[in-house]
Amino acid sequence: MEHLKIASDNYVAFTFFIGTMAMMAASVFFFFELGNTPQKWRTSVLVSGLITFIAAVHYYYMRGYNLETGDSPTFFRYVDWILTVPLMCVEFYLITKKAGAKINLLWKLIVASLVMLVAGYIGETIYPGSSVMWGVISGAAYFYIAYLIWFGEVAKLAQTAGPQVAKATRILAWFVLVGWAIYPLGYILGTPGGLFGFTLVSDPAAASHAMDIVYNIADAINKIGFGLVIYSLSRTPEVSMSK
Ligand SMILES: *C/C=C(C)/C=C/C=C(C)/C=C/C1=C(C)CCCC1(C)C
Repeated sequence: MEHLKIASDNYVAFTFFIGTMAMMAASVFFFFELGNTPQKWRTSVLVSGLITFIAAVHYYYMRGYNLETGDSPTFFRYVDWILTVPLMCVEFYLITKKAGAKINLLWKLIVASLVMLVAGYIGETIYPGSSVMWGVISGAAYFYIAYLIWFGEVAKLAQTAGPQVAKATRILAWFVLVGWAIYPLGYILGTPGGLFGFTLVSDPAAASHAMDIVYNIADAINKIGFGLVIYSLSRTPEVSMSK
């Protein structure tokens, strides 16, 4: 059997490797901190740990797949996202629940995130020839999520949930607006004609490498960073929660 090692100029394999380690470390951190997390935030911190743990398992697999085949592990990338993005929606629901969030809001966020991801998957794998159209459908669902969080129900509920929740929700809203916006950039780099008919990276191998690196960086920022915002919310003094 051929001996596999990461060549020092293989940045794709390297970011898969670092991604695996970072997601593992974050999961251990969130899980071990559960014991001294106040009861009311325990589920939220647990979900942060589940998000990075699911990603760690997928990254471990994607790392191996990429190293052995040299290809982009698109299918497992999307399986990971389809599990973890709805869990991020659960995080928004959990922190606004005390201010009266209804389960209906959670479903809106989850359905929109599924539309966003399924459309992206179709554009990347089934109909790459019409990747722009699928990207636009996906983008519309993305903007709807950002709208709910910035101006819609999530924003309104967060305002009435006390200054700490309002502040944390605002930071998470920035993650959705800026951190999540990195993904369409990866999609545009990776798909031929992805930028409204313009191809940014013409060599197919280079395009898929660029896409993987961008997705890997985005995942580290969004999954670990997002979890740390929830974690720091769970550490804010109880007194300031009264309002
Ligand atoms: C942990 C994984 C996360 C937070 C993944 C988020 C993924 C997105 C926000 C993907 C968005 C896309 C678009 C808005 C248009 C192009 C297709 C996608 C799926 C890359």
